[in-house]
Amino acid sequence: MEYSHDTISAISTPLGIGGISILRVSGTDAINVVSKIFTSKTDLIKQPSHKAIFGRILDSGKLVDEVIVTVFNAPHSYTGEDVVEISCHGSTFITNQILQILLRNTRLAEPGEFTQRAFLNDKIGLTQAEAVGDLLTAKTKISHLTALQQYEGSLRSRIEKLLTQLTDFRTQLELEIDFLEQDLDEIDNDNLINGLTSLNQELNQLAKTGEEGLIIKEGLKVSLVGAPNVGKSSIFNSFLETERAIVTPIPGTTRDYLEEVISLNGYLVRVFDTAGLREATDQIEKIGIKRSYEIIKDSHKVLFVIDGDENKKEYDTLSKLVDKNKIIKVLNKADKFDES
Ligand SMILES: Nc1nc2c(ncn2[C@@H]2O[C@H](COP(=O)(O)OP(=O)(O)OP(=O)(O)O)[C@@H](O)[C@H]2O)c(=O)[nH]1
Ligand SMILES: [Mg+2]
Repeated sequence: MEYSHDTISAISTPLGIGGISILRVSGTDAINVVSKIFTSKTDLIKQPSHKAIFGRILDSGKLVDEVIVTVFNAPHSYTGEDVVEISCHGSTFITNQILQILLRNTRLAEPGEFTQRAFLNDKIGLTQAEAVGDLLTAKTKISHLTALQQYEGSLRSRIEKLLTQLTDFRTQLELEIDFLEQDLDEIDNDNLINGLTSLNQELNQLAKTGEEGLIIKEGLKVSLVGAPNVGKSSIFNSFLETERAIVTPIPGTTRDYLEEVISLNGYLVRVFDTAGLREATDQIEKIGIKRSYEIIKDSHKVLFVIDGDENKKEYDTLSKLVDKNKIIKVLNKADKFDES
């Protein structure tokens, strides 16, 4: 992947009328470029990292907007480069005007280019970068957006069909009630009951597929669960291809859960690393374990990690909380078995 080192800028929030819009500038020249069009109490070049500062964007001395600017010094930024974020008033006109001023000295970022730089600077792993890319551009083979559109399209036609059937049954019934005394053909009760029964079944089926749509839209929630020290955080890190979670030989390392998004064949997967399950005495660990159970209950799939011992007690607790079909047993530290 080619990495051009020039300074790039773009509008980072959706265009439209809102409270604020954010423009992002990234690259070695970012602070310098913005400092030339921005006036405030302190010189932007001397502004400490990660601190917001109020000021004005000027174009040839004329006020464009009052803004809040935040500088993120490399490498502690999203892209790993110097980044400046400008929060301006959320009008399309103002936001575009500021972008045009920035583009005199920077290049317009390609879609996903900030994320590409984050990946190339080891700020995020490839699977994570792909997930962000999917969300932004929906370019992967089985794009989750395409899947979503297909899902919503077929859903609409199914609902329309059911609605027509339901209206038809209602009309038949109302006709029967309204013209009871008149000599109309009697409705076929068996036919009506059969029709309504199958309609009911189809509605129940439809309610179940609602879950599917939600998974495509918000991602499949997968949690890494198990006793302390079995290697949950190590697996989490290998999914993300970065050292996101702290890994140590000390049981009880992960206290609070961690959540990250990855892309698998274009589908969004939300992975959770959780605190190891045990009878904890430590106050903080206890809260962490309570949160682990909340994550477990909310997961679509639970990866129950074991490291050779049966971990029967944890499995029993787990299978009481979630449907057994949701649990996938993962045997970790396989290298240890090779030795023995
Ligand atoms: N030999 C071997 N060691 C591993 C493997 N996976 C993880 N470990 C080691 O096992 C120890 C615990 O790993 P972690 O990933 O922190 O385990 P955890 O399940 O997240 O632990 P807690 O956060 O305490 O619940 C670390 O020293 C890892 O290096 C593996 O496949 N083989
Ligand atoms: Mg851990």
